Amino acid sequence: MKKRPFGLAVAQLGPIDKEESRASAVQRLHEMMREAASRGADMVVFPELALTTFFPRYWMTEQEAQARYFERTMPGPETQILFDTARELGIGFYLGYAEISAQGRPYNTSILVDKNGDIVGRYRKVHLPGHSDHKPTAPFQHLEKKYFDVGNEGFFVWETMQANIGMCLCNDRRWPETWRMLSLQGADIVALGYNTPSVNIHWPEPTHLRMLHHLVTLQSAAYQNCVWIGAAAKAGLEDGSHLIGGSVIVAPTGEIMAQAQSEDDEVIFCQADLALGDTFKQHVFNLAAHRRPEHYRLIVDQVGAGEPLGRAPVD
Ligand code: CDT
Repeated sequence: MKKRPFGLAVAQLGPIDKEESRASAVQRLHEMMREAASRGADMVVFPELALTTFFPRYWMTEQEAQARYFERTMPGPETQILFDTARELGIGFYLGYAEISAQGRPYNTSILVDKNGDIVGRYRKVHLPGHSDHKPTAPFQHLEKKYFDVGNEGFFVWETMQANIGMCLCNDRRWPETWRMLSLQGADIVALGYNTPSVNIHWPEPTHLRMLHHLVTLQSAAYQNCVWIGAAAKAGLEDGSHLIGGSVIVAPTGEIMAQAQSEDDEVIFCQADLALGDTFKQHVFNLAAHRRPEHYRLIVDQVGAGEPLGRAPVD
């Protein structure tokens, strides 16, 4: 099979302090974009909410959050340099940020930008974790359900940069439905940004499980959906709250091809062969040949787990 080389880079961010300016965060992204381009990247994946600290950990009014942490335009004055540099160097990028839409609604959003510096795709996060009520006794909050609306556009794959590229954000990676929506559109690559606290405020989860579940999810998703995954963390001790690192590039074989060593700003790179995914798509996961949607009705008809439906066989 003819090779389809694609230079895939992931730029992990170390912590962004609460007081750090947008301009400073963008400068860090800009430096990593230049490094990714110098290593031959066609595209670089940045984290979720990559322009500010992970603000859903703080209780405040929606108005305060929107004034301080959300973008009303993209590109904006501080982020324009990323678009200009993408065009100058011929590198695409994925960027996560907090968006106020033209209709005034708040979303946890990512965009896909091509090598001309044009926005070719937008994804608004569907699976919002956490809670909307105040939990003053918790070590920190996870208020995505307070600050963001559920994404209103669904899951898409865009044909750009000689690849089919899909997007999702953080908690979406834990849901098989996310990946299947993208593989059913022929995704070659899925870009993913995340902020995953190493402490789970909902139950005393052993810390090592956070990384295990992150990696096991991505490795199985890549294999079962025949996609390359570029996953970019915001990592390290941010305002006293620790976020896991573990940024990775995963192949359709389920193998980790590159993994961040640090919990700081770090670029990882892999010369991906997209044809590797094609091989799996033609054989074990030939969706057209083997899927049986008539037996998957519960997946779309039902939200939570219901009663067992098994009955004794009747011939
Ligand atoms: N940002 C994000 O989606 N983080 C979640 C944390 C869930 S714990 C409330 C994640 O799935 O990593």
